[in-house]
Amino acid sequence: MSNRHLIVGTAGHVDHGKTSLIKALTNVDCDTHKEEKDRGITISLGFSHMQFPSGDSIGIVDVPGHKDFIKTMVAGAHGIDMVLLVIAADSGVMPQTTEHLNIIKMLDIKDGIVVLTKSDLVDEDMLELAQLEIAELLEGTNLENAPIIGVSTITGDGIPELKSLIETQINQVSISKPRGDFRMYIDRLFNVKGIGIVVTGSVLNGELNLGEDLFLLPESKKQIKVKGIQRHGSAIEQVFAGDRAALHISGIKVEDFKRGMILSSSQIENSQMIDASIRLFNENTEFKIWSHVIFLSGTYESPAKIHLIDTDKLEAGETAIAQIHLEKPYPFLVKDKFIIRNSSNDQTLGGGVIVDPQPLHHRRRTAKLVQQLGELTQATVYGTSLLDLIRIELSKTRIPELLTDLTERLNINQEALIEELKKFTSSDILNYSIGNKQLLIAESADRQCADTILSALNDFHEKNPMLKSGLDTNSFAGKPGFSGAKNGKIYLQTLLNRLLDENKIKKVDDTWILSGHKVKINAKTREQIDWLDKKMMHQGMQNPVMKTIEDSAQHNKIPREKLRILFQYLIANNRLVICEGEYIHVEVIAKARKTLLKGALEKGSLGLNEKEFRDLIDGSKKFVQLLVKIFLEEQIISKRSYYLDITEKGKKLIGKG
Ligand SMILES: Nc1nc2c(ncn2[C@@H]2O[C@H](COP(=O)(O)OP(=O)(O)OP(=O)(O)O)[C@@H](O)[C@H]2O)c(=O)[nH]1
Ligand SMILES: [Mg+2]
Repeated sequence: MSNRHLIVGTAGHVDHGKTSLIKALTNVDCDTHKEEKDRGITISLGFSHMQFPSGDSIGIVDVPGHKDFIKTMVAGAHGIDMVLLVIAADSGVMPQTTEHLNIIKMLDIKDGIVVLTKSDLVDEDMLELAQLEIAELLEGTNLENAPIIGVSTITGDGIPELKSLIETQINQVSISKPRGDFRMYIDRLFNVKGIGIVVTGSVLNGELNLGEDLFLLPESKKQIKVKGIQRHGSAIEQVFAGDRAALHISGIKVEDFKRGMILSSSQIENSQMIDASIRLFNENTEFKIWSHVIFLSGTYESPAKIHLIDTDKLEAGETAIAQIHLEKPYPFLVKDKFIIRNSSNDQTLGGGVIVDPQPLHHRRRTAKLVQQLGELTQATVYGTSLLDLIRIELSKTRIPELLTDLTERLNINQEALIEELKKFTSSDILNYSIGNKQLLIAESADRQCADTILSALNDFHEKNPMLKSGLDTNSFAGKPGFSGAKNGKIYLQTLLNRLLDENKIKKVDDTWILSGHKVKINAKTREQIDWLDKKMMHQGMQNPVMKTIEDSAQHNKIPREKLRILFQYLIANNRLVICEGEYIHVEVIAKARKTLLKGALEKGSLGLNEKEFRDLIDGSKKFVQLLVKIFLEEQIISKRSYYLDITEKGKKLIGKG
């Protein structure tokens, strides 16, 4: 038998026809108690199940709509996967319609059907009006796209359609029931004569096999034997999260049970405080730093004090992080949902999800605490994995982080994270291994950094079209993503190497260029290059010459910027040397070098003083200084005061002319 492990629950205002609807669908009257019969309202939870032609069956929980029984409704709604939001067509949206809807939302029940009951009491126009009202109610909620169906339990209109709609819908329910250990709230207890104790509940987590032992929490440490399991009235061997289950248990007396108890396959430590993400939906409420409330989760109920952590005030529609002090300790787990009511227990205010069931006592609300809890909340409420935590962390910085730094900062297990990273196939986090270090960066940030490099090169090539070289590594170091980042330098090097591997960039003369970069020189530019080349070659042994060249360029209609580019081109092509900011043509230098060596040879002493050298080349004083500097760098001369000695290296050049 195939089974969907799934529970459907009702919700809606008193008297709107929830119980009648379940009767019409399943033939079970959930109002079994005398008081319910007498008053014509539901007081305690009702249970049934639906069998589909496919063989699938699902559990059904019927809740009371009366405002006095909200906590019973919360207990029933806890553990359901899909809601039938019941609204009577003749009266429309009423207070508990909205209140129940808010509760459903807080319990994170995402799927549902809106059932417009009592369709026999209204005409087409009224039905349409009710539908409009409902659309407005559901706007922006989980149920925004839920189907709406009109039915009458009196005439039977719409009931078969609703049955098949439920069957279709349950196949679309996205169940994300936590696995892990078995847990079940006890919603009913029977002491069956001749058998013993039978309890029922909605299985919240995990699975249970016949014969296994359970703990009755929070108080009893005793182990309980599971002697029988039933689901929808049939004896079975195993139940799963999402099942309604009846368990025949032994090892415990009726007196040991209290409302709110839970059966669990493991001992769970009691929480006295919890850290939680909370949200208010009641328009008439505002929380200050401390608030007294009634805290409900499943069948558990306790007075509690809420201490806001990341804000001083919380209004309807807002979410905050809070530390909640529970009067009655309870075995909560992370991600458990809860509802909060005012302390006089006549209004539902909001609800939330537990992000840490065993927190430290936050006496002071430091910025660091707010940040840590914010991250924890993000990971708990919106995701589950360590990777999500990492993702959030990386998205904050946009720069690479060492895995070791991250795990330390987020207080997560390094090995566990490495395992997660290995399993990880989609690529929104990049993991660079550099030596024995691992550097993590968000893929989007990595892409941005790569773009920074590529567009810097592109800009450079555009400005310097005649240069075959590009930018050196250091010129990227100050750019966003690399500068200020502790690991910016090694990341930059790694990224450059990756771009090289990907053939996006190349190396030329110790600089990086775009792969497609080609020097572009048109005829006119070629002419200008030749002009400048000659001009510099023929400027003789005079310097500085910049002013003359600039005037001459202006005369030839070469703009200043173009002149700069021409100079760069000649330098890059080894036609000019730049010394102390002055440009000198290599042929001028060659000529001077030759003169120097020849002069020294002729003098016989293999040396000259600066004055002699200056006379020989007939150059300006400044120019001689520059040349001496260049020749010293070439190591063809050494200098003793004003005397220039030809070095061994220089002597070798003499012979070669
Ligand atoms: N005309 C008409 N009456 C209906 C229909 N469904 C329910 N009723 C009547 O509405 C009244 C309330 O029905 P219930 O099913 O008890 O309503 P409920 O939503 O379960 O009420 P609570 O559980 O107390 O919140 C009963 O008198 C039903 O006979 C319907 O489709 N048409
Ligand atoms: Mg009812």
